[in-house]
Amino acid sequence: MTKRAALAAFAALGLSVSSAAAGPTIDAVKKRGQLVCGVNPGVAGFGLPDDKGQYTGFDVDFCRAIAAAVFNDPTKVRYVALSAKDRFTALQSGEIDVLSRNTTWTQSREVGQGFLFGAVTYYDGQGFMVRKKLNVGSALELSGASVCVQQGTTTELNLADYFRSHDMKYEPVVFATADEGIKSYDTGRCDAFTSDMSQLYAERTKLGQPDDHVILPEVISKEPLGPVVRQGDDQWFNLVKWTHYAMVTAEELGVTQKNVDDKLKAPNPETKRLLGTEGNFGEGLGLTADWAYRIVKHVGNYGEIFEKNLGEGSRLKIKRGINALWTKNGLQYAPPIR
Ligand SMILES: N[C@@H](CCC(=O)N[C@@H](CS)C(=O)NCC(=O)O)C(=O)O
Repeated sequence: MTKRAALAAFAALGLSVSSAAAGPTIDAVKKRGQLVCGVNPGVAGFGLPDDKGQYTGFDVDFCRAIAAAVFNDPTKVRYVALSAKDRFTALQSGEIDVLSRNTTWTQSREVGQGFLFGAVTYYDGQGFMVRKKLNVGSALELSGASVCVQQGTTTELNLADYFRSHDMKYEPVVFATADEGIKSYDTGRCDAFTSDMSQLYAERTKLGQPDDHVILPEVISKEPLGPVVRQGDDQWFNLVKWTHYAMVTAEELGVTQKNVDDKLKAPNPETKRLLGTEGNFGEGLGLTADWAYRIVKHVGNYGEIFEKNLGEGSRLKIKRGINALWTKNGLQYAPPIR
């Protein structure tokens, strides 16, 4: 039978093609009874274990959202803490199902390394932090500075580009972990510390005297951060991607962790499709019709997760900025569920 004839036969039986072919990753996750999620070993707001080893953070909540969609239980996750350098081998080798660790979407990480980025969960950009007493108001005044930077990151590459394109000299001081880098900066080993802006706010809280340091205004790069999967499993890729879009859609429709049960009775057709009271948009993902209801019920909508981990409800107090919804002059925009 040709592929087209097979598809026609499926259609005649009322079956969708996606429900006929279960993806290998979702099968493995279900069989294991647990999602294995690669996360940050220690950046507050994104991924950080407490003294009991319990992970919290924006990227961690993304893992919890997938587990909620699959198992109706956000705790069914095993976290694997990964350094910047080791994160891609862990994904490539199958050690983790998904990487949710402040990772920048770049062309070569997809095309060259065989990965796919599900969505942009956080639009970031790279910046610099310096001591106030250095009296520097702009990154353009950093010529000749020593700069602490982490190995295996886009940060390292952008730093080189920035100084080269402005014809400025610098001395990179390269570290394997953020902890080593920030400690060295704190002891005065480098004049500046560079990373994604959001992480600068997080790392500043680790300094002896956080108020003695400023974050310079320049944003020197685009760092679209998001979850990463291996190429070759479209269903899993879709599940990861639509987990994010379900949370953004929930925010857009005013569906929150608190009101989600009431919203099950809402007449709005978009809300009905999101929560599975109309249609079955979970099926093609290998999930039940209430997949998005489970995400919001257990973890929350995009705005709630942002505020809790990074915004007003957190120590970081990061503004939504370009991560606001598109209806509020931001970039967060979800394609329709229909
Ligand atoms: N978004 C950049 C940088 C990501 C990154 O690893 N940033 C460092 C700088 S704060 C980090 O999270 N380190 C955590 C750690 O080593 O504990 C990338 O994807 O390369």
